[in-house]
Amino acid sequence: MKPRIIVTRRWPATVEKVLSEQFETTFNTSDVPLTQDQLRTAFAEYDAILPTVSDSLPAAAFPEGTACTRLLGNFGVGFSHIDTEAARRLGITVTNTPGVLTDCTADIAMTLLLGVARRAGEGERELRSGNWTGWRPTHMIGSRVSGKTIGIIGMGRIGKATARRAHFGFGMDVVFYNRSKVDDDETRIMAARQLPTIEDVLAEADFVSLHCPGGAANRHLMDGRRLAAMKRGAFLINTARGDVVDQQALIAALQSGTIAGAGLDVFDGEPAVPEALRRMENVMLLPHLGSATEETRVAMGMKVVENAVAFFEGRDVPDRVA
Ligand code: 8YV
Repeated sequence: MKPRIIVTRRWPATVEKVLSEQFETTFNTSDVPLTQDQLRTAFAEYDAILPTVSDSLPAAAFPEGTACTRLLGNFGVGFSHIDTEAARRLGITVTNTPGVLTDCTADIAMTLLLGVARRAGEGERELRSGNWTGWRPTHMIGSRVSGKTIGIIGMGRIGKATARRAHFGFGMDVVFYNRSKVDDDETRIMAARQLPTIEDVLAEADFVSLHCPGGAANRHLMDGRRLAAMKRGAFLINTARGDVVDQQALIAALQSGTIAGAGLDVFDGEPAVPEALRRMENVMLLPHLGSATEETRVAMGMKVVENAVAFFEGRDVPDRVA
C-alpha cells in the first residue's frame, strides 16, 4: 500500500503528477488553506502532511496522544510555523527545502533594496495614476546604491547570496552579523566583515537586510530600540519572516523618519498588512514572493518528494529538521 499523503495547497502541476505517482495523494483543491480543524483531522488520517508557510502548526494544532502522521514535509525552507518540539514528542519527522530557493529569494531582497533606494514603486504609482508631469532635475530623487554598505543579519545561504549580488553586482560593501563564526572563501572574496553584534552592523549599514529564521528565538529582533540604532537615512529589507520585525515599531520609525524606508516581502500575521504600511510611499511591499518562480517552486516540490520517498523507504531523509 502506498503511503497516504495530504498536500495542503496546490503545487506546480509537474510536481503534483510525481506526487500522485508515488503516493496515495489528496490535494486541497480549494484556494484557501486548511482550517485548524481540518489539519487536526489530517493528523489522524494521513501518513504524511505536506504543509506550507500558510499552515500554522503550533503545539495546539498537534493531536494529543498519537498521530497517524509520521512525516511533515514542509514546502519551504523556513519552518517556524511548525512547532518542531511538538512534532518530536509525537515521533513525527519534519523536513524542509534548503538550497533550492536561495538565489530567487536573494533576487527579491535585491529587488526590494533597489526598489526602495530608487523609489521604483513610488515612480510606477505616479506614472500609472497619470500624475507624471515630465522629467525635471529634482524629480523623485533616491539614494545611490553603489559604494554604500549592506548589513546582512544572518549569513546563511540566502544572506550570502544577497551579499554576493550586492557586492559583485552593485558595488556595495558588506558587513554582517551571524550567531556563529563564518570563515570561508566566499565571505573573504567579498571582503565581507563579520561584526560582533547586531548593533555594530546597524551602526555601519545603509541597508539592513534580514536573513535569519523566524520564530520565538528571533521574534522582534528588530525592535524599536534597534530601528532607532540604524543610521539616519538607512533602509530595512525583510525577506525572512514578518515576526523578526516589531511591525508597530517599524511603522513608527517610518512615520517619524527614524529610518528612510523599508522593503518587505513578509509580514507579521500575513496576509494581513497594516493599512498604515500600505499607505506609505517610502516602503515597497511584496506578497511573499521570495521563492515564487516556476523553476524554484518545482525544485522545492521535488525536494519535498525526495525527502518523502526516502522517509517511506526507510532511508535517511536528506533535509530533516526534526
Ligand atoms: C516559501 C519561504 O514559498 O521557503 C520559505 O521559507 O519563505 C517561501 O519562499 C514559503 O515558505 C512556502 O511554504
